[in-house]
This record gives sequence, C-alpha cells and structure tokens, in this order.
Amino acid sequence: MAVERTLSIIKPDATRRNLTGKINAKFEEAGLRIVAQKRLHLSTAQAGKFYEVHKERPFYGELVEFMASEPVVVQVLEGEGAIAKNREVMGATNPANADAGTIRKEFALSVGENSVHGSDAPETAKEEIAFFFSGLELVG
Ligand code: DAT
Ligand code: MG
Repeated sequence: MAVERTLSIIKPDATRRNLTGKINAKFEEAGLRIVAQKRLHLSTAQAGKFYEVHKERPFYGELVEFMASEPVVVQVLEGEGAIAKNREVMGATNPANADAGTIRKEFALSVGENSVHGSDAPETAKEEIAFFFSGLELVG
C-alpha cells in the first residue's frame, strides 16, 4: 500500500478537555506520523466552508457553530494507507457504534461532539490538507 497523507482535526470538545496528547498517542501507536500540526480558532465562515459538503444536512448549523466554538488542532498524518488507517483509529461517527479502543469510543461525547475529523478519500484528503496548510508547512 502507498504512503499517504490525510487531514485530521482534533475538535473543540477534545482540545477543551486537554486530550490532544492522548489522541496523538493513538495516531502514533497506529503507525501514523504527525508531519504538520497547528492550533487554530476557526471563524464560523471558515468552519462553514470546510464543512460545505454537509450544508444541506439538518445538523450543519450545529456542526459549524461547534467547530468555531473553541480552538481546534489541525494536523497532517502520514503513513501506509493513512486515510483508511486514520478512519479506523477514529472509530464510527457515532461513538455508540465505535469499536473498543478507538478515539471516538474512548473520548467522544456524542455524535456531534465526536473529538476528531479525518478525511474520507484521497481527493478530499488533498483538498482538506490544502485548505489548512501551505506548501512551506509541509516538509517532504
Ligand atoms: P465523519 O466525521 O465520521 O466523517 P460525517 O462526515 O458524516 O462523519 O459528518 C461530519 C460531522 O458532522 C460528524 O463528525 C459529526 C457531525 N454529524 C454527523 N451526523 C450527525 C448527526 N446525525 N447529528 C449531529 N451531528 C452529526
Ligand atoms: Mg466525513
């Protein structure tokens, strides 16, 4: 399998509870390397643009407000099959359905406040990395 990069976000419910290090340990234990990382407080306009794909969904307003409520940590994870591997480590969207040992099972508060975002495919990974990081911030 090819080495890939994926975009991860540690969401406000997790940064607020000081869980960044514990979540990063999960990534590293799974063989994912954190190759770029920064802390940001998104505006509602920025959060709305990032989640534009969901704008017709009933939870869109709540999702955007939550993502802009407090700082997030955005990061690029790298590894063999990183996109799918990150989704595995994250667990299901709804923590009630997440497997034991996953980030969402251990840390998420609800389907909305579910601690992490991860890109879902190569094309979205590329777009989402470019949304947050410039070429200068991405070392080879
Ligand atoms: P994922 O984050 O697992 O890729 P998604 O892309 O379907 O899930 O949805 C994006 C986010 O929107 C998700 O992490 C939390 C929120 N969300 C999804 N379904 C929801 C629902 N039924 N109620 C409230 N928030 C929801
Ligand atoms: Mg998604």
